[in-house]
Amino acid sequence: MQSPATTLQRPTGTAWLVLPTYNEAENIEAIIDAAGRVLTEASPEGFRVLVVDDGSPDGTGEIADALAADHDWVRVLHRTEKAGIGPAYLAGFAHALAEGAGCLMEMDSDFSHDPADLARLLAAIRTGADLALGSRYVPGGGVVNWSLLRRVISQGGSTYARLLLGLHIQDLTGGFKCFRREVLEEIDFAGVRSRGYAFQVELTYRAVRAGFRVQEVPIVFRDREKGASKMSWRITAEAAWLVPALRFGPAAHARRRPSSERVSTPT
Ligand SMILES: Nc1nc2c(ncn2[C@@H]2O[C@H](COP(=O)(O)OP(=O)(O)OP(=O)(O)O)[C@@H](O)[C@H]2O)c(=O)[nH]1
Ligand SMILES: [Mg+2]
Repeated sequence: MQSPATTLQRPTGTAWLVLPTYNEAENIEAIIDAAGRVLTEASPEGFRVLVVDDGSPDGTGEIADALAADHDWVRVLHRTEKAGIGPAYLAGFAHALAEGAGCLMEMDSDFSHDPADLARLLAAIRTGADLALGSRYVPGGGVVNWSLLRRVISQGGSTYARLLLGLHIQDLTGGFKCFRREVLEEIDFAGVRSRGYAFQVELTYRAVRAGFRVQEVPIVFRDREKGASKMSWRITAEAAWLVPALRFGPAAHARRRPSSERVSTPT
């Protein structure tokens, strides 16, 4: 007899990987290529890679267009100005949901996240998770090549958010995730206020509050080798004040779904 863990295999539907880009000309072709190879194996139900480019002056959007002309699984969403990673993801998610995505994935376009791990996030969704989080701070996970300051900010930020929000999730600020479509359908995008790190915290918090099952999958995060970081103190400061607002602000009192609705129905 098979164990329950091996018998539960929920279909994922078409997997959409959303790649936000701002000045990633040095990375974009290689990351799309690597993601395509992994998803060909890991998503037999089909996949798309959607680049969301905020008018990168270095030509990232044009490179992505050329790749989309060569591969029918590559799509590109062009936005006119740099508006932050949160709004870029929401635009990408809205597009993918409208196109019938079964699950939606977030990944940085700078190889800090290993595209091979997309397969492990999808496996977590197949075996019962509604939201799979690539986690640096669970056993087996980690960070390579980061300064002490970046480690302190990142881990401190996760601890701060975990305690304030009362969540049992170790890595709340990471941006390597896979959502079942039902999770994002439940979230009112117009009510999401954050743009930077707080965006990652906010979406996970909303998913937990809505009663979805969240699973952390250990990943090793590597500092980018090519291109420049867009991390800023403004993004960190936004997280510091928006996290308490999530807990205590007006959105904190939004309706929770009754428990009978909480677990998304296998399709
Ligand atoms: N579309 C869009 N993408 C963005 C924006 N800001 C950052 N990105 C992309 O989001 C991903 C993560 O951004 P990074 O610059 O790596 O930021 P980070 O991971 O916080 O910083 P580092 O770890 O130092 O690289 C990368 O693919 C960026 O190109 C933005 O305003 N719009
Ligand atoms: Mg990065």
